[in-house]
Amino acid sequence: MSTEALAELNARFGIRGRVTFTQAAGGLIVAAVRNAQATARIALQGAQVLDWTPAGARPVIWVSPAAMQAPGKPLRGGVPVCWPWFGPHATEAGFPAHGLARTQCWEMAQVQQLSDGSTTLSLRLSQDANTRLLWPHDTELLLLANIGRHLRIDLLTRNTGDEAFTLTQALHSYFAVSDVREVVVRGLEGLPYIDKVAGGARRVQSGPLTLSDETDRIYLDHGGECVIDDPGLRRRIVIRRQGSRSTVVWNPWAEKSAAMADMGEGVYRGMLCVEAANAAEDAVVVAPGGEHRLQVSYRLAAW
Ligand code: TA6
Repeated sequence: MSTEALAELNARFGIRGRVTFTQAAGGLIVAAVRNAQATARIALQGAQVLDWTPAGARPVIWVSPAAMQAPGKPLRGGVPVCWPWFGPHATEAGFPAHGLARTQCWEMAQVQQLSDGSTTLSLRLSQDANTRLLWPHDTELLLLANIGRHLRIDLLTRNTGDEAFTLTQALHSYFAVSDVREVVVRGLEGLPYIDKVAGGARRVQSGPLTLSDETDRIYLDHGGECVIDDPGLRRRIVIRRQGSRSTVVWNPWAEKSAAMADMGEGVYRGMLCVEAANAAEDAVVVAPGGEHRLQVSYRLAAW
């Protein structure tokens, strides 16, 4: 982005001392948000939240130390937006994994400083000839990121065409943890899940979830709260959702993460993905003129 375009972005949407747009190394445009409750960074590419740190706390969102921060490349960490499909495309093997939204440049729509002290950034993804090759349906996609004591993200899909469409999606949040081998995820007990590590076998979660190996699961029919208990950091991350009926839990573990160019040796220990999703049979149908809102909020709770 040219210096003039960046200055224009700051003139239109910047708020002195609160919201500043900069060009990060690698070329991505990033909004840095600071208020009395938290700091955060959001990349315009993918409308991807890169961090959120409540005042007085340690960072809650994780970004890989080896993440590629380059235009058009998926960035390992933060909260990637998987849309309008989650994982591989159902029929087109050549289409990008996790859809098109995470590698597109979104436009800023609005920045609001709210009376409760939090800050909301709204971003919009427009369609063009390239995105229409992947997703031909008339659609408006908006993401609202509310930065405060909570991080709340709303992803709104509006069907502006005259035919219904079906989508899958996820807010693929990477959380920073002290050691993934020590944390406990609560709230999934008794739920059916698809175990992708076991070739898609169907299983039922027995008790709270602890991880001791590669984990890649889609928990189904779950709209409730999830909590990551992290004894090492002496904190709990509380995850609440609306408009989401599946929860994805992912960690590639030692061998896979060592082989990934954007992760590396031992890096898997510091992260855990717990994702608010509509995946597999929890796909969403949006009627003509209709809207679907996927909302997630994260907050820290004391140990
Ligand atoms: O959310 C879990 C998952 O779908 C895994 O299967 C794993 O591949 C991960 O996402 C990361 O996908 P990515 O395309 O970002 O490498």
